[in-house]
Amino acid sequence: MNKQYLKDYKDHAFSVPKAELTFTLEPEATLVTSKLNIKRRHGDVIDCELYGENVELNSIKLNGVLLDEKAYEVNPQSLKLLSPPDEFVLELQTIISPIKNKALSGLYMSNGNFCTQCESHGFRRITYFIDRPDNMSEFTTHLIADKKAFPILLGNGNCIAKKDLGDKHLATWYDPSLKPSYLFAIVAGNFESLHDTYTTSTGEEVRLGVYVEPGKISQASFAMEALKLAMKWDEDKFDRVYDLHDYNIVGVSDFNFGAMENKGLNIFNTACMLANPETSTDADYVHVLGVIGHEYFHNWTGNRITLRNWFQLSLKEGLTVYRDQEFTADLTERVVKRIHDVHVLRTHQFAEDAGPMAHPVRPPSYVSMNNFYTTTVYNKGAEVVRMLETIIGVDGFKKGMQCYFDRHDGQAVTTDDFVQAHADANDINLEQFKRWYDQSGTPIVKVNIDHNHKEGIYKCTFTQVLDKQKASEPFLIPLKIGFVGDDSPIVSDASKVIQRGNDYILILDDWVNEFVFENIQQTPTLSLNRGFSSPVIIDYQTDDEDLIKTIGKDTDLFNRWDAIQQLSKKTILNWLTLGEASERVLSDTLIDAFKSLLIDHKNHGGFISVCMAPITARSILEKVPGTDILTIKKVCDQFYQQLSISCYDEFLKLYDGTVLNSNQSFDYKAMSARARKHVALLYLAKAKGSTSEALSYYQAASNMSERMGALITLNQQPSEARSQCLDDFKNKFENDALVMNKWFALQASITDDSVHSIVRSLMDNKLFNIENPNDVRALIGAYVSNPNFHDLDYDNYTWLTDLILSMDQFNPQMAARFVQPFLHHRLYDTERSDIMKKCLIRLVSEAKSDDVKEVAERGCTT
Ligand code: HT7
Ligand code: ZN
Repeated sequence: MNKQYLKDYKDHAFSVPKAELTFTLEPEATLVTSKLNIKRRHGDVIDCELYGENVELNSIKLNGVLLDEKAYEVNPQSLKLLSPPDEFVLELQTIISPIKNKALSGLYMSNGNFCTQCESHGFRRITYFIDRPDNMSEFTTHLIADKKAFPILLGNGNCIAKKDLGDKHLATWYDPSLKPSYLFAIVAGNFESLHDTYTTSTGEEVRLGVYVEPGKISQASFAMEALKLAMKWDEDKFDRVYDLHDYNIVGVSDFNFGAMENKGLNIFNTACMLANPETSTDADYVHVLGVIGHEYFHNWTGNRITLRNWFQLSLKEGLTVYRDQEFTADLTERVVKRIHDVHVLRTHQFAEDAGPMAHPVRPPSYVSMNNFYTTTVYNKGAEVVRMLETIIGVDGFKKGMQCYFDRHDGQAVTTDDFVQAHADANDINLEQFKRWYDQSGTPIVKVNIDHNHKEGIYKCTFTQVLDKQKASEPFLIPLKIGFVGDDSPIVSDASKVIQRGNDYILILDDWVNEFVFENIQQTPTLSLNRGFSSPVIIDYQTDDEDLIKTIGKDTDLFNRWDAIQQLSKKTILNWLTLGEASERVLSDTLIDAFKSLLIDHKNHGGFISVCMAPITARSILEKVPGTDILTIKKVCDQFYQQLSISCYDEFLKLYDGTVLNSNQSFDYKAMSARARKHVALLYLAKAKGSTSEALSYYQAASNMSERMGALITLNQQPSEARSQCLDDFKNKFENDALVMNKWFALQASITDDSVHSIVRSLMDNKLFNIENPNDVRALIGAYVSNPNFHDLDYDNYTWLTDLILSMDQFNPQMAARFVQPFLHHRLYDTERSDIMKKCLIRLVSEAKSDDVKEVAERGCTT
């Protein structure tokens, strides 16, 4: 395995200012002709190396003359021109086979259409090129294809010519912007489309197109609506205006990721683009909104300002996730969106940071870049941007962003450049802050209180506890705190405190920081890390009384939710220590806290539903590693069973009192009402152990959200009603692959023993295609997240290992993602852990790809 290091970064001795590519598109053998203007940048290296992967070189000309074989060296990974002139035109012909490309990187086929995925190293699978993000070129693309089979021909930029060639036709696209090859894209195929225009704040009209596979046009209009909302939002929030005359979005069924921000031609996984009330849940709508926004926002954060090298990935991804989170928060309900994002971070990123794949937001090395599109780079990267905003304030952050855009437009830059723009625009020193990009691990912040009641002096001491292997220097942590229900006290020394309303942002910049508050006679209830201002773990023993007070009174709704989580987890952890099931009884205080929440917040949008979302067995296991996961699962079930019975009346009121009155495509009020109703339905069914309510709800459902609300409830236990509804669902939607993914995922999440045979038989179902990443994510992804997957009676670990090895033969990127469940073997009891380790060892020795080997090797060694 060949490892790349950030410390070895050197720019290339040559650049390609202009590239003209002609594709003669045939599924079996596509001819790619490229004409590259190449220029020397410096004389450090004599030869000019172009990168390639599995491309067949047909011919090579330099300045119009066929190149002598002695003048170059070629192998499938690179083409080296030996001592070329300082400036020349290189003409290459390469042949590739899109139909055989099952890795979905480079040029491939999805449902009979051609499409590309070039990030991060896909372009070199099309032709030899200086395929790295610091090489920015002006691209012209000619597409030639059969007219009947491929009536739509799309490329980056603007379409400047079309020509009829008899059975074939040609389209030429020109992109005036300079871009790295990872943003190159083409699409050719049979699509239906929607068209609209957007007039920018500077008065330019942009033509917008949304292209979908035939039969899916009724699911395309929300993407267009979301795109226009995103364009307006970026103008309003960051003064960012779109810069081309065309913006096209295409949905394809086979895609390794969510979507891709190719300049002017975004390509989407249909799962992140199609939406319609009949086929999509409310959560799908919110997801589509976020992804459409994300790809659009990349136009400035990623495309116009791009990356110096792949180590800087978070420069575009962390920042763009932060931007899409803010966009969704503005269009939905801020606190619910925040809770959702923090939940994702704690569940996935904290786990990654604690496991063998831990890496800084800016990784120092990689073997396969595909393995570094991680939750650390994306989600922790977004938290780092958010902390910056917390430190310098909303206006300071706007100024910093403006400086970043002005200073670096058209350049390939680094995360340091990003932070520096904010430092310079606000005239502050952010050197220590930059450590967030270079140190890994989740900091623990230990809180100690020393309260002198008589004097009213309240001393808080914060200590940073770091895993020294991952982080050797203290971080700069903006910790937002407050005092629940009490008047604002006075801070003795305000030099490291920013007061905003009732919040105090304490700047922790050392191993130990002390803050003294005056005027506090009564013991207050501390509200720590409000709004999750920093991605840290707080170590502070809050007693139940304080948690209850926080749940009922904190002005910071995020911390109310967090207190509910803490109180529930404390109870479950305590129950795990009790031998007898009969000893496990919910306390009245906990029941009252839940009741008051259900009553008090019944009109508060989606807040109740996120508060009532069940705690997972996996999150408990993290607190008590080595415990049997199936026992934890049982105890969690008992907790929710009792809760549902104790709060039955409140759930019933919530259910009956929530009126569903809208079917419109994007109506947040209606969505949150449905979320409340579905949570109530779930708990009522749990309490009664009956399926009748959910069955009638399913039968009366008028949209996919309602149908799924009922099915999630029915999925909790085996019943005639469950089978009946799942069959009905299949009969209704078997022609819609995306909807059938819901059907796969539901069955793979079944909590009884039948799940194992069901999953195995679904893999043979004609609707399941192992080559399609959405199908695999739905069925296998849901199964490996199911605690039952760890039932040792079914030899699932060997089963998964075999599956990874067979996926590795055709799509290494997808295969590598499924190594994940084994990476946390240390959390499990010895028997499970030992088997997982053996699987990892087998993967290291038997995997074909570096992608799988790299992840499995990390799992073995760390
Ligand atoms: N920037 C995009 C990344 C992406 C990708 C990476 C590796 C392999 C396939 C891929 N498809 C898309 C997605 C984004 O963050 O916008
Ligand atoms: Zn992105």
